[in-house]
Amino acid sequence: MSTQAQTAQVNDPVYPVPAEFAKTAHIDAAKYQEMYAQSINDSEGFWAEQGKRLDWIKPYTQVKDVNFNFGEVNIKWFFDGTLNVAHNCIDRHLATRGDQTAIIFEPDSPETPAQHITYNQLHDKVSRMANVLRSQGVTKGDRVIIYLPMIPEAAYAMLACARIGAIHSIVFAGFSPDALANRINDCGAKVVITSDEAPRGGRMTPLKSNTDAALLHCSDKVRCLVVKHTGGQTTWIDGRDIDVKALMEHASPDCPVEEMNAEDPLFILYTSGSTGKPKGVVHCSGGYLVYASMTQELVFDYHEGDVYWCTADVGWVTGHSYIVYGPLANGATTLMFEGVPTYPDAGRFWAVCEKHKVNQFYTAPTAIRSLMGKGTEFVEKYDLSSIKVLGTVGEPINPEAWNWYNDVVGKGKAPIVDTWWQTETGGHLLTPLPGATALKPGSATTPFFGVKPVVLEPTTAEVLEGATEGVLCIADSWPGQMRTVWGDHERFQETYFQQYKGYYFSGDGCRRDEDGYYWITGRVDDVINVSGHRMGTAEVESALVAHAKVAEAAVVGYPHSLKGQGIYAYVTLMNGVEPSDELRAELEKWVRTEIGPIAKPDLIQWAPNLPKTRSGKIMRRILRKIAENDFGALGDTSTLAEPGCVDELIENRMNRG
Ligand code: 6R9
Repeated sequence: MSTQAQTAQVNDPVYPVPAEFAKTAHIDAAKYQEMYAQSINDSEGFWAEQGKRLDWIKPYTQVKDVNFNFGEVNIKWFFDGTLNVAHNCIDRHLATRGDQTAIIFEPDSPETPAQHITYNQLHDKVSRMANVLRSQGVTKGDRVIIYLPMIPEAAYAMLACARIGAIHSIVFAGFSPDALANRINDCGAKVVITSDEAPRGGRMTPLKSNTDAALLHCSDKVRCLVVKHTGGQTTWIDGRDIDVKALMEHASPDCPVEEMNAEDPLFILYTSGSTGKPKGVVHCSGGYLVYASMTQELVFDYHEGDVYWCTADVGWVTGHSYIVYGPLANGATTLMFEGVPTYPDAGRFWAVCEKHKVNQFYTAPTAIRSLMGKGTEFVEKYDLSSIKVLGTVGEPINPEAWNWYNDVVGKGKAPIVDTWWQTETGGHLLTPLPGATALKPGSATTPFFGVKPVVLEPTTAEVLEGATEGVLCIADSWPGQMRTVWGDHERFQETYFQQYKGYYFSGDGCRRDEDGYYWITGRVDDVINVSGHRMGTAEVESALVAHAKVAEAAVVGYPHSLKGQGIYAYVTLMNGVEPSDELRAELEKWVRTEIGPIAKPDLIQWAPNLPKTRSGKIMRRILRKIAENDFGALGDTSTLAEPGCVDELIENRMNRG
């Protein structure tokens, strides 16, 4: 990365805000300028006002207490106020919109009827589930693991925890029993909520038997609440396993909310870092909800009566902020989809948009790229005239996919909001506002209110001005920021505040052009982004070396036409073990079961020797280049212990595209 200005391509096309759109938008260009300036010049005053979008039990008088200095990192917002998140997402809407649909549930199979769950019904279900949790001894501050498919019960479970002050931690239903057990143990959960099975694309994932396998490695005090969703047969351990729907039927629909401090944790979400063990990212009640609700309303220009659909899974942060908490805090109608974009065919997303007259549609570039490959006829069959705003998240969107999304899906009329943010940030940090921001395909454009991005020179940490390229840091806090790593505040500080003193370090590289637009260039650490799912290379490596025939493994990302990045693994086998295609398949399967299907290596190269420095550090820079099929300029190899191994790796490289 150079500090020389690598400015925007002169011919970057710019898409102005459609004039008609700006007229009715919450925020137009002038309002953005005015509010952004205020949010930076008078941060406390700005957020004191914005915090009022929530109902507080005891209103805050203190807005912000922030210290980004390594060793003293402390982040607090609205910290003498008390509230309840479930009250804000449900109860406060009942008087005005009790009979309005809160959640539209679209099941995996298009043959199964959709469900429309009103705010009144949501209140009933969540209160009953909260009482079931209370009856199992769950109280304020206890941890509850949620391992569920994309069904309404996942939202009920999240909100039931919030109602009684329990801290939920969702484990993506695609994760393996091992990954589940590690998370149960790391946060010391009292209860796991799962279902018999998870149907996706017509296939079943056996969630309950995965949970049974995980619980073998956990305290025998952990209770297992089972949502009988498909009715599939499961083993049952009396005393430990509980039929949650049956208990909900008999539970009281009245459950008073717990009064929570703004800084009491709402949830923990595990995410990959550059070292092996996933980090438990902690988000708290007050600031997180202010930020999720404000961004959901303004970034998607959500208006009363709109139907909003975010296709993410609740197992990722996007599902937390933009399927459940943000939209429901705003009294919106939010769609939850159990299935996949290509089942029963590649038109499913658009069929669902037509069926439910979706107004805002939010998905990932990887989904767009895979649907783009299937042809426009799958889109053109459907009436998409309800769509007003399109969104993307998870990775940079290539201009080709942007254009397809814009032309074929949005018919050139729906602004695309390319939202850059992270599990750690709780909500959007860099994003267009559809009524305010001219768009450049591939750029996440400009900062949201209160966000102060800075670009630093990666090695000297010098602040770079104007059009430039470097690492992306944030100079001040915003209410949605994570507060700590569960049980490890040291690790929180080391990961985000040590390398660039006084700043939050995002881990991403970026370019800023002459118009002040930001272009994310990807992770600068050892994190890869596969189909929008973030994964530490170290996690995949430790899974591989756990196999009896593997001596060593190094994993890097490489450009993949559908997934954004693919997983490329270099594997050194134990002495005497012969490489074979069978072994390759066995290792793929092994990683699937150790971590989950999304971590399966796309390419495995046998590497009798890995390029290492004399101190034994694998030189990933070189491995990345070979995986990218770009080995012309490998850079300095003089510190390698055995430079000869590089030629051999190049000769046997797996990506020749
Ligand atoms: C919300 C989410 C975070 C990482 C982030 C960056 C990449 C997310 C992006 C994007 C370019 C965008 N990322 N959105 N890159 N443009 N619009 O994805 O959270 O799973 O924690 O991943 O994803 O590299 O650092 P998370």
